[in-house]
Amino acid sequence: MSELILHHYDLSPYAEKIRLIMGYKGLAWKSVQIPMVMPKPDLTCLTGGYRKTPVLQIGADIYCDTKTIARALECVRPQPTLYPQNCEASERALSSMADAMFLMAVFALLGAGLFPQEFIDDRQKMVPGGFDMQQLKRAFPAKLDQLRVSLAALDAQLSDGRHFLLGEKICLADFSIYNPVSFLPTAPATASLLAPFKRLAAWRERMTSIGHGERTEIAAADAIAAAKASEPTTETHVDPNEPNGYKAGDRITVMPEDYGLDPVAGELVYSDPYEIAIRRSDPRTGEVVVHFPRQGYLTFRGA
Ligand SMILES: N[C@@H](CCC(=O)N[C@@H](CS)C(=O)NCC(=O)O)C(=O)O
Repeated sequence: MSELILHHYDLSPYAEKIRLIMGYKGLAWKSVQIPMVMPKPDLTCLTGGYRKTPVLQIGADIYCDTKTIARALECVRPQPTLYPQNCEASERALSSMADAMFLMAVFALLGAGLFPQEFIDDRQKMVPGGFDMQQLKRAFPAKLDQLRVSLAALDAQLSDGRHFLLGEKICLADFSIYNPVSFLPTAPATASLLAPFKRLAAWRERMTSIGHGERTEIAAADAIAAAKASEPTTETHVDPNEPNGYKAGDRITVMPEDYGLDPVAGELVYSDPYEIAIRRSDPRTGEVVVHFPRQGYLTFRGA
């Protein structure tokens, strides 16, 4: 099998979720550092326009979004699992809560004036119409209150002495919630939020101790060369129950629905209730298949 290549930057909490999954599954992986702001030409030539962090590359298969990356890593190394039986719906609910917490934390930190102007200008462009910095400053105390509700609920969930959020077995929800909880103590504006929640703070320590697996840095050019030298391995399979009647080979556009609304167009190769994958090509990478989750994404026919 081709190497696992993670396109990411160290400060990305979503990337941290995946680095920790690498550690949990005992995986060796290659690391390509990408810029924190646009442009990211060495990433978007692989994804077709998707700019968020992280992205996983396995040869000429490109996995966008941590939901799809987690599924891909589960295929590569099924044990230990991220999806213990009968946790599927609860895992999704907690992972959606993690996404909401991430946004609360980012808005709190923006409101606290922690980010440099170049970063704010870039993130403004990810949201249609941008965001109002004055309003964020006013909302800062409320964002801390909102975050605290989630922290209190998560701490209470651990009150029976369980080791992980859904019981004794770790699952993807633990890695998803780790994303926003991991960086709270490191930012001055949110540093004191977690400390009163002792069970959650201890869970965070347990999660941190998992580590990142075996990481080796490579250059972006090496990752692009690896894509060019490989063929996508995704087999053609389109869900016979596709609600919109999509068929293999249809021209489909996929884009996130929340922020960073960059559309990616290609020919449909694979779909199931959780995932959709399209084939596209770029002079630098050759033919690639780009995978997206269905949850939180729009798909439509045409380019
Ligand atoms: N739903 C996405 C969200 C990823 C996300 O928002 N990542 C942040 C960084 S932590 C991002 O992309 N920021 C803009 C960027 O890096 O260009 C996922 O699960 O991967």
